[in-house]
Amino acid sequence: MRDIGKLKEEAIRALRGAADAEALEGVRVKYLGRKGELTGLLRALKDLPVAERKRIGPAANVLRRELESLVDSKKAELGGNEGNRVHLDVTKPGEKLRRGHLHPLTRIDKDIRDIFRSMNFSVVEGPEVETAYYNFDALNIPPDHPARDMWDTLWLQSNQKNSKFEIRNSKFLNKSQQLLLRTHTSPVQVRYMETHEPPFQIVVPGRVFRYEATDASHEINFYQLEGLMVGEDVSLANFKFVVEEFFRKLFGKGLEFRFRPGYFPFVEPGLEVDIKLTRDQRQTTNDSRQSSVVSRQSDWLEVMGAGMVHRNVFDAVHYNPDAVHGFAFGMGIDRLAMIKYKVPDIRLFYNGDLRFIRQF
Ligand code: FA5
Repeated sequence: MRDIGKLKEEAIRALRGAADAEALEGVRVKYLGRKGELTGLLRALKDLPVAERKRIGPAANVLRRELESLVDSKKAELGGNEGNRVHLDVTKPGEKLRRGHLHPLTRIDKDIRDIFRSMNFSVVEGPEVETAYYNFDALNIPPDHPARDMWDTLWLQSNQKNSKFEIRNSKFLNKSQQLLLRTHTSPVQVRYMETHEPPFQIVVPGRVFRYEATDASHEINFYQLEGLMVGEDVSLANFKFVVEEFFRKLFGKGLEFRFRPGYFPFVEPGLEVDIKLTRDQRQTTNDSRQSSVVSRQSDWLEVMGAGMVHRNVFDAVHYNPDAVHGFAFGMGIDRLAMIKYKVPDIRLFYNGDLRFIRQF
């Protein structure tokens, strides 16, 4: 049997001299490995006479622990745990990082904001959870008015005790205070006018919700852009200029427009605006057999509702309807994106399919 004193001396010298992790591992295996020298010595103890075993056994175990801790500290000294070591190969060719990009709806939203800012409009936002008052009443749509059917509404109702909705939505409270997911961006007209004096011109981009069946041109969650310009001499002629200028900037020159009478309770007169699709746009949109908006017999596409702000709306915000005039409009941003990016089905924007998103 090897002399334990010599073994210790030799092992410690070898450990201290290990120049790198590989050498250290070699030394560890040589002494502490399964077939290592110290391991072998410990294994041979059982064949020794009792007196010898009692003398060498404890010393050998102490040495094993000492060597193990020396191995650990040497490992740390040489650069720590192998797993944490960073192998940096500066000659390796770089890996190209895949860059993300904006969703088409985000892109068109940015473009639209920029265009209106360039025309001196301010961009304003409002809450997605609204009261019936702002979504309907203040917009000249009283309770039980049939026009409420035009906006199939998602009402908010709480099942949870003590939630703030419970108190506000209680059936004992006025119906106007009932909460809902806004069905259009028009309530922000009222909110803005309550806190500002004319003249002003704003646009309000935002998310709106409707409880209706989805198809190629209808989603239950979509985006609108509201516009509102109020002042002493604001007329439909101003509206026509702003809207035509906006569409030219978004889609390019050479567009044809059509202004038709339309009904919205909060404007008088009310109108709807159509754009004549180019051959290119018609080509794409005709492919979508289900789309009621973009695949149509005619060349004209309805893009927004609009009109002169109704005097009852001015009354609701305590403006003098005889002293100020204004136009308002509301357009569906998703549908504009469908034309701009030639997307045949609105649901593609929301289904999270990367094959669709990566095309932009
Ligand atoms: C309104 O929501 C009015 N607030 C617009 C308005 C504002 C009129 C100011 C007058 C003055 P309408 O329900 O038509 O109107 O919706 C406006 C636009 O939103 C539509 O032209 C269409 O482009 C888009 N839209 C409506 N429903 C959906 C839907 N389910 N999915 C996607 N887009 C829709």
